[in-house]
Amino acid sequence: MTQKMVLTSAAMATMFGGDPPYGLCRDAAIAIDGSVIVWAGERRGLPAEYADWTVEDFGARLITPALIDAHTHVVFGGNRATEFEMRLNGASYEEIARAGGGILSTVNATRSASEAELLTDALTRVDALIAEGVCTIEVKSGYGLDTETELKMLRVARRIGEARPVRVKTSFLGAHAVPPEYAGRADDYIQKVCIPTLRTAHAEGLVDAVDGFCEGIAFSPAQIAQVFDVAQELGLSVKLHAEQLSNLGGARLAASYGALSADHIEYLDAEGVKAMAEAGTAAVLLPGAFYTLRETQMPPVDLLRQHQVPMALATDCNPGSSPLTSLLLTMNMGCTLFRLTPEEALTGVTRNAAHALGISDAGMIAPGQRADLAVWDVTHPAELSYRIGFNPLHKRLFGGLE
Ligand code: DI6
Ligand code: FE
Repeated sequence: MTQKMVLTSAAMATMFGGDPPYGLCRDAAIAIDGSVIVWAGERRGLPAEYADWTVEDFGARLITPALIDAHTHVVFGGNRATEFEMRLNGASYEEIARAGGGILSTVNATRSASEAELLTDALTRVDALIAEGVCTIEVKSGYGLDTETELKMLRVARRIGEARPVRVKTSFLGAHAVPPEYAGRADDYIQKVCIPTLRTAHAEGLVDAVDGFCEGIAFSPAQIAQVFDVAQELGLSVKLHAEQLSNLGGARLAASYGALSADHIEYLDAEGVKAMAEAGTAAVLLPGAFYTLRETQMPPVDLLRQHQVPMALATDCNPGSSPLTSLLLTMNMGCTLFRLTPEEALTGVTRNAAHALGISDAGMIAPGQRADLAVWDVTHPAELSYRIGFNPLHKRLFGGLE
């Protein structure tokens, strides 16, 4: 029997449009039939047909859509605490990467870890996200860089969604770094490993989207284009780590493939913003990486606003540039470091995060949406961005279930 219930509370942020801010509704009710929201609005407007459904009253609390982390690398072996230490002793992120550390040290650890070990480690991070009201996460490969390990990572990503009440969207990130065995032969790596692995992973149903790292220490736009051509042929959406450390025109390239998102984008220029706006490509801002790398170049937030590019915020949870497992802290960082408003921050981890993942059934509170909800011990949504290192989650519903 599917459960039919009505949730009531003093406040609900539907995130449905900007008027009123947050789609805020006082004295609210949400009718849920099984896993789906069938009605939401002011309690006094609740239609008679829902009047005899079981009511759960959350009193003075705030209900929002459950949070969505649209950019993570939660599956990886080991950690890079010693590189953190090296950076504090003067080495730069790029120097460490060029010396075979950085992403490549995580590649070694990921290759030698078993699937069970990778899953156990990843779940510690996923549990931290879930504890803050997250119901959907994107998970990338990209620390295997050989067929076997890339497939292993993607299988682990899928298993996260079986082991925990969370929805997982996978991204194939074979074009993340050039593995040591192909040093100096990036084109060969793309043709002989990355693209064939993408085809195999797709055939096994492991890929929801295709990502790449377009950067001086990774792949050129021309190399990324070769991977995106195959993604397109396979009918897969693309997204890109673009303009993180320099401007190679990655966001423009991604937009020309109708990308779901361009991510990082600190060095994005006006032309890139326009291309994203025209293509409907979302901007995924990653303040955790900006903070960890002590970046000083700000993403062009004003231009993104002017061109109405949807801005999402995500943890970029990874062992190198963003060992961050808190989406609430990410919201605070988005406000403090990037000057987003608290409304933009909450939109960035709900409605716009869904947009960045190509998901239309989550990220808002409205009829037809999944009943993925977060109930908070706060009275105003700005409190979610305002506090630092505090988790006011009272309850999370995943498809209507606790
Ligand atoms: N950009 C990032 O911030 C992560 N990957 C990427 O392409 C960093 C990955 C790492 O340092 O392990
Ligand atoms: Fe990333």
